[in-house]
Amino acid sequence: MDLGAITKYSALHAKPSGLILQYGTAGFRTKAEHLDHVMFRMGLLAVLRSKQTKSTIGVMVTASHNPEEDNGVKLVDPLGEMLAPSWEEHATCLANAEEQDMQRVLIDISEKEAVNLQQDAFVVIGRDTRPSSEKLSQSVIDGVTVLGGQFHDYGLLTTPQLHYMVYCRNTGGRYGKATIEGYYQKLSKAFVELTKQASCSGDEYRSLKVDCANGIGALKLREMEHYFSQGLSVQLFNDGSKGKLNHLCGADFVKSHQKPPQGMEIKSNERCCSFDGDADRIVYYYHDADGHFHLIDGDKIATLISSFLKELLVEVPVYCTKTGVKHLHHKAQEFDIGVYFEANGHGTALFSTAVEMKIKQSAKQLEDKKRKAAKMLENIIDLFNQAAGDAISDMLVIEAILALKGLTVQQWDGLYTDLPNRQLKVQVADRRVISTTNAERQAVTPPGLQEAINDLVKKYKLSRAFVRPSGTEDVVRVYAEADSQESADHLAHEVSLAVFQLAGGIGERPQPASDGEGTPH
Ligand code: G16
Repeated sequence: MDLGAITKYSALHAKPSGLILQYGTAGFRTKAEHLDHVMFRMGLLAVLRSKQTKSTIGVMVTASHNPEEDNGVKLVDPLGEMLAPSWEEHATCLANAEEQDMQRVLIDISEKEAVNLQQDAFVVIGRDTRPSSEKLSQSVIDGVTVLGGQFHDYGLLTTPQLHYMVYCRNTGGRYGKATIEGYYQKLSKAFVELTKQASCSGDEYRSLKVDCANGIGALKLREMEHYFSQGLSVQLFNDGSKGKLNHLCGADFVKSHQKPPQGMEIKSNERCCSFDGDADRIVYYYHDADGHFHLIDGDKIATLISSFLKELLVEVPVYCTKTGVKHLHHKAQEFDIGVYFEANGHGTALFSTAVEMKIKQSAKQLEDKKRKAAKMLENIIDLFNQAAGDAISDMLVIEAILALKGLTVQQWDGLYTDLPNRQLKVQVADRRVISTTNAERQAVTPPGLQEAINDLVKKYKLSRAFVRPSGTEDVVRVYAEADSQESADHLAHEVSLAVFQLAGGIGERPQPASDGEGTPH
């Protein structure tokens, strides 16, 4: 480690003194102008992680669903997973070290993790379309090179595409080719094979409107569309040519406001979907004949997928984890087949190597009918991005299943009925005063908050309410559901007031929800 060079280059990416940031649910996130030093340092950290694991590590520059002015960085571990929790702590220490402590922190991490500094290191980098992303990814590269790491800069990519690249590189190509064409070809081939077997291939099944949140999803879907156009035609909206990233559009907006994005015309019963800013989440929706909006969120996506895979699943146990796909991913890995989705549309399915091998064998050996089913499963496995939740891959999986089962969007929606619900954000001075337990369904602190929520919940029928600090924005999230939309809105508002009073609310007091929106979003 050339400590002199690190100190010299670090000064060119100086940390604003006193600035403290946490590696949150999915990496660092804050205003882009505060992130230069974090990016440089994450370049350094990625090199150490690569040396330690003797594998390629990924660095993605994105702030996903956050507003355009924000940015962030996520590190990707060898099998395409999110960074291991012990290294999240190292990331936080390194990001917050004052200039004069940098050398000591780097040496500490190397010693604690027994990093062989002579080992080669390789880092792959991707970025989203935010105006700040290009410069910030250059800071990552500076960090990688000053520690002697090799790198490949993929430039503009969706987050799940970078996860895919990392996974491919570390499995010697077994998972797929680590190029953008490799990704397009693998998914599209599986999709076209699947949809060929669908008996319903009318136009209704073949076209889909996609809101791309004015983000990277638009670019990548446009590049990819001709690979799968035989099975599906997509019409892109909010493609970044006019609007601002995630502004009044995208999966997060549609899910939390429960209304369609701006800039998309929807005819009744047309199938529509929204990606988020880095295309790792997807939600579906439609307008019924009476013009009512229906949201189909991650829960219903999971239901569609697991019911399709049911022939293979003897039983479908359900588990809850804390917010963050990194927790769900690990839970799903405990099973032969694990389907996980967050309600916000972030998720995928995982298949164990043993199951994959069994299916591959069955596709060759079994009698006709079973062979057909096994072949279908083989393609479905290829169509999922098993490294990470992926809006493009999930969209193709859903479209294939709908076509194969001959389901309309309304029939899918009818699998079960959601209780009316409302999500709100509350501003507090320090969101860490709220701590939770039981997969974030109960507040432990501040004292009295859970009791207040319990009392409010008792006032409404079929009701539940939860609060938790966000892992990506400086807010507290409130969720409420009840037997009617009016009750859900009231309950959410009352819980927001309790949070405001008991957890140190700042700014304006939460207002009641109006025109189907919460406050302040
Ligand atoms: C990230 C995680 C998601 C998680 C979300 C929660 O999403 O990857 O698994 O659901 O944060 O954010 P919050 O705690 O603010 O509700 P993304 O898409 O922003 O990377």
